[in-house]
Amino acid sequence: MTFNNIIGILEEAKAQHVLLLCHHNSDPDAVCSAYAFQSLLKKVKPDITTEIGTGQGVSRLAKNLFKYIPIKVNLKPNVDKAQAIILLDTNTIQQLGDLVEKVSKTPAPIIVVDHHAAHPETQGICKLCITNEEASSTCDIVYNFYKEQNIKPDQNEAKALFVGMAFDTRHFVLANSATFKAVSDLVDSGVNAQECLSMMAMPMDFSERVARIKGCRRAKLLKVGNWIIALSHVSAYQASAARALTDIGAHVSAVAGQKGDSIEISLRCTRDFTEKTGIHLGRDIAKPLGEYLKGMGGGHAMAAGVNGTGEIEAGLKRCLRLLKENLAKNE
Ligand SMILES: [Mn+2]
Repeated sequence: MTFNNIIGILEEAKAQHVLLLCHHNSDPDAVCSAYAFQSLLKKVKPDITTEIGTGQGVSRLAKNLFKYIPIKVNLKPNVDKAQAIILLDTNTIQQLGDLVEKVSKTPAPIIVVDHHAAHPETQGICKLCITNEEASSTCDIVYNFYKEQNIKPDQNEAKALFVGMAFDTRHFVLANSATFKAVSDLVDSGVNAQECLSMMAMPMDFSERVARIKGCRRAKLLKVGNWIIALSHVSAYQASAARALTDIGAHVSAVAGQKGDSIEISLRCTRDFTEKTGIHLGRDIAKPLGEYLKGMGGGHAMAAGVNGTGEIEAGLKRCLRLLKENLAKNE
């Protein structure tokens, strides 16, 4: 599955206007992969017009990048006008925020380009799913499209690809060999690594600090076998609070948050936990937990998320049960 397959679908649909969509609260990998993809498409198919859009805003960090790289994101994209829709860094339609309904009804072909495991429901409605779980970021996948087309990214495109890769790999701590090779090429083509990394060095929001500290203070600790599981809840920054808990010593963390009837749970674990137990948070925990909460869940082996409806306590209880069941299975 390659860039040429995407072009094939666009040609078949006679698409003159293509909408590139990122997940809600778009992160640097989402907006940077969309930007690099948009630029590549412009070079290969200059007649096609494109627009990058998102359902519910972009993250603070992503917004900060717009000062350095000319990325334009429409916060109110016109879904009806699109003759083809490409989802980047997004593997379920549910992640599209305000756009969910319109996108699920569109007659336009939908293409997914992502490094998260393909979701069966999404596969059902997509014309093409380019999902590579081996890739460290969506920018890695888009970088391969450039290579496949034999096109060298220009300065801004190279910067964007570098930043997306750096963000999703936590400044390359989680990067695989393919990412390091790609980064080496990008540096060769003129990217200043230190300058790009500094674009992402933003002071933490006051409210995020508070959420992380509250998340730790409220944490319920459980020992299952030799594993420490931390369960907590905060009203915002669940993912950051979950990261904080694994940073300070929990092997697995689950942090819930509630707004009205809807509940959100972020899950994180250490590499050690994944490797020794074989548990994949996205597949084994978030997905069934999402179904239980009548919503959707998914993600990576070490980082996953769930959106659904229900109460915090019941959600976390079920989450713990799933963890225990999976641990028992893998003993
Ligand atoms: Mn990503």
